[in-house]
Amino acid sequence: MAIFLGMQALYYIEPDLQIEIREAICYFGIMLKIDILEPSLKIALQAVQEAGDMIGSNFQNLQDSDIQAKGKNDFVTRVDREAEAIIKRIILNEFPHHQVLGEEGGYTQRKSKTLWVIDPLDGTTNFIQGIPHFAISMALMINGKVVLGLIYDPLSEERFHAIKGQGAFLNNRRIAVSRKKTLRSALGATGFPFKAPQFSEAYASTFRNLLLRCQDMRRCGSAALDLAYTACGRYDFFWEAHLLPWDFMAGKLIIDEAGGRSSDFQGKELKVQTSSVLVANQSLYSKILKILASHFKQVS
Ligand code: 2AM
Ligand code: CA
Repeated sequence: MAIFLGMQALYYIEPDLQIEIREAICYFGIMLKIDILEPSLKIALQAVQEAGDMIGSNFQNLQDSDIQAKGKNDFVTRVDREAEAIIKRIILNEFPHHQVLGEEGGYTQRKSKTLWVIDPLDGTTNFIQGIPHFAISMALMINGKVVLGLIYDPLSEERFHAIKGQGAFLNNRRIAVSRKKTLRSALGATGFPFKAPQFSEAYASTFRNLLLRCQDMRRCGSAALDLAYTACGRYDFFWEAHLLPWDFMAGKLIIDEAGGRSSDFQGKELKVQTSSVLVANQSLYSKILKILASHFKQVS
């Protein structure tokens, strides 16, 4: 009874402290299944729901003045910015001591070992073009490790989520990566390095090499959805050479919790600074990593 009440009390403690307490409990050999990140997930779900409704109501309804160029081939819309503002407001209202890193606004000022990494609209080019394939991506990191990932497609209302150690889910049903063992039978997904011409040669030769060996390849324009789709077995692997943490951090945990493998093109763990991303099931991962590493020397 005392232990049960103690566990309930954990809900009211900040997530990073909860993790430390949980680790301490596990250290003493008492394995208690407690959903300590549930309050954070609840808030993240509220954030994607509100931002997703706003994104959905603006889809195929943009004015030219809503679109600005951030750089070459790089666009942002009023909707990306408004979605980020909604998500930040909801998180910081509930957890004012947390830090947020958003694609459009960068880091919030307050430093914290609890960091939310957000892409308010992944697949902006699709959104602008009226192509119904984009998502919101939210990851919660504590001390540099991702502990919660959520990817939400506001049009299909598909919601992929994972909490560290508790599995990966699509609309609350458990998901797993595919069981394909041979590259010959595998369907891959990728993204072009359209803003990184320095990778175009290595990318083109890798693409050719992989395409000749696998079943086929898709390029749909949302890295977050590519990762989510790989986590539930729709794709067998995904690779892209030039991403940023808000594109892949939530997807990394969802893949890992769905039983897959994730790393950069050199086999190193995905971190905030990483830009190349490979994810696949256990059988395909090493085969593809070997090919990527041979084409992309030193690309992390
Ligand atoms: P975005 O729509 O949020 O910009 C398409 O290949 C994928 O690359 C999308 O997930 C897209 O996310 C992402 N992307 C676009 N520009 C990028 C950039 N400069 N750096 C990293 N990822 C980018
Ligand atoms: Ca974005």
